[in-house]
Amino acid sequence: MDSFTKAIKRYLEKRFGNSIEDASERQIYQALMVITRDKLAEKRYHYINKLKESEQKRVYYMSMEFLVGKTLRNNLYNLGIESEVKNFLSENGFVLDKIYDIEPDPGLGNGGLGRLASCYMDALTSQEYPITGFSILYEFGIFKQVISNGWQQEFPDNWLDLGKYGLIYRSDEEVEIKFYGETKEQWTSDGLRIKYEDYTPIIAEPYDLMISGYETDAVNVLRLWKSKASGGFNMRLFEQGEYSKSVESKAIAESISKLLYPADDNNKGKELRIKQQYFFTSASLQQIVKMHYKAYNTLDNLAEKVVIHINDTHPSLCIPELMRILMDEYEYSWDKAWEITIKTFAYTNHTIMAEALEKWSVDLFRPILPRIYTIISEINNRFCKWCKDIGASVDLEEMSIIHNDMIRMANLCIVSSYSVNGVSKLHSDILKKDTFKSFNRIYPGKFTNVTNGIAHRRWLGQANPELTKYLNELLEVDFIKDLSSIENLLEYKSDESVINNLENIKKIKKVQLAEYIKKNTGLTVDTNSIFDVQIKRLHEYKRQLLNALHIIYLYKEIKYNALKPYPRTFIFSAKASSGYVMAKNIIKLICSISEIIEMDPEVRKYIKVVFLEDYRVSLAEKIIPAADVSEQISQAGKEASGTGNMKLMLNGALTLGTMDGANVEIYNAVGKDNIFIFGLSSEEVSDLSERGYRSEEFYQNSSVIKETIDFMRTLDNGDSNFNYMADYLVSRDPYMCLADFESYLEQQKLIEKTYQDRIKWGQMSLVNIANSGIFSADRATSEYVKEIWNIKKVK
Ligand code: 26Y
Repeated sequence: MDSFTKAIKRYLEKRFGNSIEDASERQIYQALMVITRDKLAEKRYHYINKLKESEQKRVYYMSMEFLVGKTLRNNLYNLGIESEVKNFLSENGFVLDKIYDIEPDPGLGNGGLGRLASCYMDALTSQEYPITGFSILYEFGIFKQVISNGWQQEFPDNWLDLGKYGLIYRSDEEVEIKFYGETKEQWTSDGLRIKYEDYTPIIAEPYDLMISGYETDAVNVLRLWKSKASGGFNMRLFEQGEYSKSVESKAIAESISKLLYPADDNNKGKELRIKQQYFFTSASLQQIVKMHYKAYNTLDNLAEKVVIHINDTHPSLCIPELMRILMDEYEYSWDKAWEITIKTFAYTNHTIMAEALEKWSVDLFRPILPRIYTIISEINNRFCKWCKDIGASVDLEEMSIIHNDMIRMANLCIVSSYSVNGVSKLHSDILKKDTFKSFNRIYPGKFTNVTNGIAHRRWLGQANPELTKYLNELLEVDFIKDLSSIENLLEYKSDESVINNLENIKKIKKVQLAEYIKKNTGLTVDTNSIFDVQIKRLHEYKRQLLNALHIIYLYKEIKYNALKPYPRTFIFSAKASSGYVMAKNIIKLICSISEIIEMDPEVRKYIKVVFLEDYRVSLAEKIIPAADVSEQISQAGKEASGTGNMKLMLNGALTLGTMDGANVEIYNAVGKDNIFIFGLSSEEVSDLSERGYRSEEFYQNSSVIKETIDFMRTLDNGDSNFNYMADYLVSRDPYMCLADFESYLEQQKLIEKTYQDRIKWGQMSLVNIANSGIFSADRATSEYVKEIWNIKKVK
């Protein structure tokens, strides 16, 4: 620790010519970021040497998204020096929390899948497993959301400005990626070789982010590739006086890593996205293969020493890229290369929503990646032939990788990986029984389940230090090291003083959140009210609209039927992808409700609606510990797992949910008396949609639905969209909000009643915290380690 504080002082002197007394907060921030990074890099050096010596198998985790969240607090926490640094700074007149605020959230992801990747990096590192993450160094992460007159506006997130201090540039490991051009077969003295002609080279520059583990010597790396033109600008054009053209190619090259696609809903076949995918998969694969060859002088044992994990289909070009490298650069035959490839890849599916499944049109794809296209096409030919040969009554319409001139990336991943998993029991069952049923028939045993998990050290240890400290004193077990031991809390279920203490901590977190709300929205919220929280991406299937409809119902009852409900604060936070019009309309609706209620003194005594803008990891860390109710109300069968549901449960919120995704497992963990479940099951949803769902029938046949929607229309003032949304619900309602409305209402009423029995609510909350052990990312990653990857800790 002494050396750490010395290093900070030295950095300030050398870099800024400042003593700590004269330093600014910005300078302190920079010093802390750099010194922490370098300390981790030094630990990394020892760890990697041990790893190399042991010749162990390693995992490479490929993902277009890593939603890292702020790094400084996480690293100090993991290094076990947070309180010393805090004291040292405060002795010198600085507040560590204010320094933390300076760091931007590295928002290199959209939502669930990206955050999961980061939770897994953290958990695996804490458990000393060797894993390297690969992704893109987006210059602009997920956009900054500003709400203006109720509508979402997007602004660029220039995170590198202050975020760059955590990165280490590895100029020695640049790689060249080839786009466009042509490949020719050429006979040489060594036999038939593939020759690349007229291609466009792009350089991938590596930047490493150190990933720390909790109280461990392990340090893993997230490698982020940045694109750069090969040779800066075009000399030939420059000499011809075509100055602007000569820099154009540089700009085009650099556009590849310019921004994160801010969509997680709709797979629009965009050329830039194919380029991003090939850019980072090719760079990563080239590096992996090179390192492996250097260590073993052969690639024959690649699959024994390497697992490449594909986070959804977005990195699926890894597969043909490995085939290409093996055949074109290391002269393997097709059969030998294929044998290695199919033992190397494992694939996780995160969505069954048809519109989010990736497909590329052959016309778009082939010119950009001619050689890769040929390889995919050959994989498909051989797969289709194999299907015919085994004589299985297989449906190639459904299973062929290329169909109707579209390349179906999920099919490529299934055919080429040794393992395919879903992310909750229900989701994995749907994959097997429905989405990929034919594949499951011809590949028995290939499909498995690993229910998601969360990095509890961040989501409890760091986000809720008050609760962590209390549980530490009470339980006398190190549940931060091993979350399963948190179940000891169950012993205190009947201890009223424990229930009271938990309630007091919840109150502290609610007060903190209320301050944030006041500062950011101007709204004053009652911290004795129920904090009812729905925070996640904005999607129709997640049904923020169902939540909104319930609020409209309450408004009507308060106003016209003298209802005096127990006070509630409804808290929303969500980004909509920029092209998703209906999602933006739902945000507008929620903001309009918020405004109308705020103007009505009769109603705002009882209910308030808060929409917090710019949902991101650091905001989630503020909201989650303060939540009483966790809204997990997706249409059953649509949410692959959810992970916010787990974070909220761990912090003592009670779930109000459908039997969907990991809600089912939460239900099984806490029992039916400690959760509020409503709505159609996934089978019932399928049946109803087969019979033909007509929302208008629900509107006509239910007086509450009718009255609520009719009331909704009266709120329209021309500047709002109440009428538009009412029409939408009555005429379309694709995710069956109306079908589930009455059952939702019933559970909402039960919540209100239960909340007023403070002991009962406190006990339910305790049972939720105590049973959250299985949702640790340590458990989830251990399953990957044992069931899929077969790797060992580095000792
Ligand atoms: C193809 C493109 C538009 C696209 C980009 C991102 C499609 C999907 C995505 C992201 C999907 C995603 O985040 N899925 C979520 O993964 C979580 C982690 O497994 C799940 O908990 C969550 O239910 C699922 O929606």
